[in-house]
Amino acid sequence: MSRRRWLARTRDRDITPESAYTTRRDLLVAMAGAGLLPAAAALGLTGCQTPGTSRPDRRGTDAPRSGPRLFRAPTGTYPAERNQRYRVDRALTAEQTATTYNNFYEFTTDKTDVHRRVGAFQTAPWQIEIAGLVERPGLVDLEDLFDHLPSEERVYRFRCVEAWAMTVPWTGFPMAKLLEWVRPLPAARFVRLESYFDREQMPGRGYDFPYYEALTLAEAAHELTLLAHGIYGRELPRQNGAPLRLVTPWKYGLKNLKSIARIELTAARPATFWSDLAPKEYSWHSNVEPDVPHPRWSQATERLIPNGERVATLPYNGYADLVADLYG
Ligand SMILES: Nc1nc2c(c(=O)[nH]1)N[C@H]1C(S)=C(S)[C@@H](COP(=O)(O)O)O[C@H]1N2
Ligand SMILES: [Mo]
Repeated sequence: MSRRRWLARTRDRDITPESAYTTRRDLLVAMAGAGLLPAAAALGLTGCQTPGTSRPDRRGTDAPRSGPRLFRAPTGTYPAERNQRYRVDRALTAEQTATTYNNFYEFTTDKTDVHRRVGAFQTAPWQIEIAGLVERPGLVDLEDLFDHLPSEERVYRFRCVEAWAMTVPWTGFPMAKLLEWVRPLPAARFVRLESYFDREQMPGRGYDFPYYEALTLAEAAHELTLLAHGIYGRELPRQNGAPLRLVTPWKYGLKNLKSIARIELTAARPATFWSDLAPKEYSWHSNVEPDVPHPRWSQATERLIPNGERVATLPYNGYADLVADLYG
């Protein structure tokens, strides 16, 4: 079907109204209770669904006869034009490195093993719940976002709080564009994000998942904040947070929540996963501040993966001139 006809057909149901969502959730929960669906399907319904409950796909997904289905961006999404406003004066990290050294505790805490543990994770179909203080709450199909939001490539520095760092070309939507689309209400002050979690698909244990994070509305609407669906000119691999993850390059990596299932606009400041677990070690803002040591290590330098070359960490990870206005 041509893109134009597809748009015409789908325009009036861009976002399922909240009422429809509630009805559908209640139905799935009721079905699970009656033994008609596995409980995991009902619990995980804000993210991907079990094959039996999904509607037919309208666009290409990797659909092997067995095994998980993976989200595929619309044809023509990659390569997206690189935005030259964001330049980094060091070499890109090799794709092989960035996709095999990961933090994604829902799978394992062993960074070099995450990519081997994601095999059961299904990312298509994928829906995101938009909730809270917005004019247009509801469930949105990820593929619909591609019709409403522009994609671009940006090379950003990436700095984990553990003091390793990389340089990555992300492809994604500026989060400001999503906010314009869903229209925050005047009382909205914060954006809370939640990752997908399904015990059946994610073998990691020992933490109280789903993972959750938050930004102020001003941080979320900042020009640097990206919702990434791609990396190195293709879809995100699952270990990197497929099919959509947050990228805030002036903050430590832990803010960059993966596999987004829910975005909620709130008036009160939401809690965040790591500052709940260890408030003395991980601040709510988690901005990159080289002169503020972690209680157990210095943040003054960082180790470039994979070789471990030590370089100075810059205030706000090199984005001080762009984010200074947020913290004046
Ligand atoms: N859902 C979820 N998101 C997450 C994490 C996680 O464990 N679970 N780890 C965070 C941390 S600590 C880092 S450093 C980055 C790592 O992203 P990468 O694996 O793509 O480099 O993801 C962040 N997002
Ligand atoms: Mo991290």
